[in-house]
Amino acid sequence: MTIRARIGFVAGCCAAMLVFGPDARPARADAADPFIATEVMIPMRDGVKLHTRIFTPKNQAAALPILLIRTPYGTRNAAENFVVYLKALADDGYVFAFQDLRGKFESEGQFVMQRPARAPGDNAALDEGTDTYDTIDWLIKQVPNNNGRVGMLGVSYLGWTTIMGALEPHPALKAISPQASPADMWLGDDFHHNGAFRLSYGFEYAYELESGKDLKHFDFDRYDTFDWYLALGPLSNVNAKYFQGKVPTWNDFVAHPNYDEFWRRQTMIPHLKEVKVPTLNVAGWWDQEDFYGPISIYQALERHDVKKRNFLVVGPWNHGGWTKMPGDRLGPISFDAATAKQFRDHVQAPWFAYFLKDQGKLDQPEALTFESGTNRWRRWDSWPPVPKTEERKLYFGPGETLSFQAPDADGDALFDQYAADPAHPVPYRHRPIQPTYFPGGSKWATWLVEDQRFVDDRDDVLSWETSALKHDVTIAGEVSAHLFASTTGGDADWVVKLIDVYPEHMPENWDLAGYQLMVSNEVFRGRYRTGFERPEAIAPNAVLEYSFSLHTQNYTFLKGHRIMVQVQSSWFPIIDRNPQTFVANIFEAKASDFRAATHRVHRSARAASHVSIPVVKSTR
Ligand code: PG9
Repeated sequence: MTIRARIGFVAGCCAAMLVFGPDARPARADAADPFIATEVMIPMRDGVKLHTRIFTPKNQAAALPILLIRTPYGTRNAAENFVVYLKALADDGYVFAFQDLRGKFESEGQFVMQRPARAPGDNAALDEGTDTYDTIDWLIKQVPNNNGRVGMLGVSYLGWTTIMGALEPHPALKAISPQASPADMWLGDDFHHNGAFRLSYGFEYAYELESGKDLKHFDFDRYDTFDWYLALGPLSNVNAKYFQGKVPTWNDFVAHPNYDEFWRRQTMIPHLKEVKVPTLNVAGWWDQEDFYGPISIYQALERHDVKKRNFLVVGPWNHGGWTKMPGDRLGPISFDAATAKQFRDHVQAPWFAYFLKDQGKLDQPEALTFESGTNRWRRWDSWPPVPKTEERKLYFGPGETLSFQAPDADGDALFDQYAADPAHPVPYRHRPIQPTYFPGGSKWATWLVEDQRFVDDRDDVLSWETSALKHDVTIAGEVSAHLFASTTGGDADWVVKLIDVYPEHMPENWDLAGYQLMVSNEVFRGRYRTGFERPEAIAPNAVLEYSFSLHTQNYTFLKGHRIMVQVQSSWFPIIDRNPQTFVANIFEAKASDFRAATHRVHRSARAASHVSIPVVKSTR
């Protein structure tokens, strides 16, 4: 959330007027601001006008390219981005244009959450792509002394508008950097993961965006929303008690619980059949909102990257962590260098300078990833770097052990089990769980790096752990979970976490002694085992295989550390509670459908639950 989360940077009085047309009026800007700020209403092809703030460098000598950022979060504090996120670019010299999306803040028209791309050939339809096209067309004709080239960038929703603007690009669009853009809201980004509904995020975000033209926080009457969501009961109470059917995105969640045409139309992945504009994809390893998206967009484009113009950068960051901070740490985890500043100054700025100003040489590897643990940047000629790695399996064993040795014993009694009770779900982060974007401060942004010991001793969380590693184990690529599991109920969620356990003896930093850091994780809703379109009840006590991706990672488990896997069946309230009784639509489940069940995770030769990791060959 680049722009939205910023407070302050009060605009001043001294902006000169640039004449961009009859709608132009001066914007407020800080006196020390090196820009001339102007506000304009840019007409779209249907007559709707979109509010845009344009920042032109004072004393501009040469013709400059334009960087366009399109946002649903308001543009009032746009200039704050020049302090950190866009500083290196501002120093290099660009015109910046920040635009309110249709229907948001000062723009006209109607907002639609992630308006789907128009169907190929449907030239009469409007979408974010047509709004981007019309905006770019206007900018290059109206902004004085521009060099005819436009770039786009932004994080999350702003990253999404970036990639959507490049599906049918204006010829002047010459470089884009979609950063932490969601790609598929049902498969793996903000609203669902593998069909499991991201309750607290979906509820709070839909309300925030769709309760008016600007943003509005839901007024919780509890500081610890864990209690609030538990007291909510079945999801049907959302409309009955709070939304009354007035939040369109919530109604869409209820109407489309499965991966149907609605969600398939919303993802842009099928539209990515060509790299039409040079693309710098950016993601963070501990992105609490959209990690699936940027990697999927990179991979989809990569299949068509004949001219080698599609690139990937992944750093040790949370959602948009490269925009505000130095990036030398995340929570208590240190990365030894200002990784975010390195990205801004030495990757992002040179990228746009190369494509928009013909400046410098492009020294961009196919994939640039930060390898946490060893804390260094690595350059790869493909991602995931499959030829450089070997798939190894970490098997769950007796006595909470985890090892590369496959189990040789067989028998139905080889399992670990727990009672999963929807009335007592496992919290996904330390309580109190403040509202996601709580203005008073929320630990949401760093929950993925929280110490997992806070749930390790719960009876409904299983853990398996290696002995202390005798040498470093570096992974680069896709981690995946393969569970052989059963339930006494009719449905179940499976949460799998790959964890780095720090040594107990850490005199250099006792805060990290024994720390359990999540390296990879994911949830899978059991009802979708045979397909995401049609949920199926799980036969009680049947041992079934659940295989799913825990996404890619580049990480070194250092010598002396241990590798751990945890399995649990709730992650509340980021994931809604699975009733564990099969119902057609969980959004319509009754309170009586929520029942405790016993889940078993098997570890016999025939049902050898494990996590696969891509070990870099030189570190085997
Ligand atoms: N993760 C946010 C989001 C993007 C797109 C749709 C819905 C939510 C964001 O940070 O913008």
